[in-house]
Amino acid sequence: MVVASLDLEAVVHEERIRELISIPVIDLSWRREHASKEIVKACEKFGVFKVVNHGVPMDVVERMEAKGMEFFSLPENEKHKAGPPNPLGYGVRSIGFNGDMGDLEYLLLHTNPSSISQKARTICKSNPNNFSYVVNEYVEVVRDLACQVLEMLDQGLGLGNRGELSELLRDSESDSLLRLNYYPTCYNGFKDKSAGPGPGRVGFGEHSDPQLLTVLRSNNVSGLQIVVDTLEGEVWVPVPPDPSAFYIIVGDVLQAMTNGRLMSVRHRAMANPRSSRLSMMYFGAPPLHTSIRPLPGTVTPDAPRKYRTFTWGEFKKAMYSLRLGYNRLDLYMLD
Ligand code: GA4
Repeated sequence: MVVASLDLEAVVHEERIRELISIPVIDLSWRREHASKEIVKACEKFGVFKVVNHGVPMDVVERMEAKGMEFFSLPENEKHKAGPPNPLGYGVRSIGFNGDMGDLEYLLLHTNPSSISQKARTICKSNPNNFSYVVNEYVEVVRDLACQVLEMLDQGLGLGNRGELSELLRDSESDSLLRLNYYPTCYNGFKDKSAGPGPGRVGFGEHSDPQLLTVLRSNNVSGLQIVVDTLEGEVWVPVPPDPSAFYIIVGDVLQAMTNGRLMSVRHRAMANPRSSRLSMMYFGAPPLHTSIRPLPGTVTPDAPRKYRTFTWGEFKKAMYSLRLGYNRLDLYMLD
């Protein structure tokens, strides 16, 4: 009995902590200097923030979402023609190459237009050109948003850097990706509806994003959670869905380039017991040969250098040899 009531106390306590934590919201119509400072604060404290009044045309977003849903609604044998993921293409449950599993289906695409049009032939046989058009159009608007955020970060960090970060995403050899994740309603068995809705199940396990920064948008279904360090320990905090907004997530490369000042946040996605969830992520990455080293001004006597120089290609190779939840930046830490 005593144990049970203590458990309950712990649950109530954790609930209270969660209520106290709210993910920062940045309004891009604010005065630029103010918004830039707030973005830096959000990236230092949480590694994630929501962007509203972002100026991204919603019809472009809706067209991309509709294309995604059209694909995930195809018969299984049709979808499998776009897989297995190598890592690009269509995947079910299996994530990466080292045994990580999740309750989801996904499409992983490179954002290079020629790669998109090649993949479109297996993803949308009925109209590959239209599929490519919709994806390219979406990639363009989310890339612009990512670049705008990176330029504001330059300004907010006050290091005198102008556009070095956003140029990496605009480079024609940028290694950025687009991912569509479809989380079916989480019945007790994957897609086995006979057992009724299941408890909270992990759809995509705990990890940090490896790239510079992620632009995430989901339908109106909850699932995304981030880890927040509190005095009481780590707590999983739900990130409320908002289909009219975007969430920006700091990645490992941005953490390394700011010498650890900005934090790549660990997050996961839970499957939802009531509705299926569709999320769309743009992962902004530099070209493979780019050297990842701290931006000028981020290494100071008070903030000694944290990570050794590595290329994005080197980092990517390491990340595919490791499990999803591995703290891969630790491999590059200087002592
Ligand atoms: C996590 C973020 C992105 O979804 C992703 C994932 C990638 C994959 O699914 O192919 C990885 C994962 C992600 C990090 C570790 C490795 C690689 C699966 C995995 C186990 C596309 C990415 O860039 O890194």
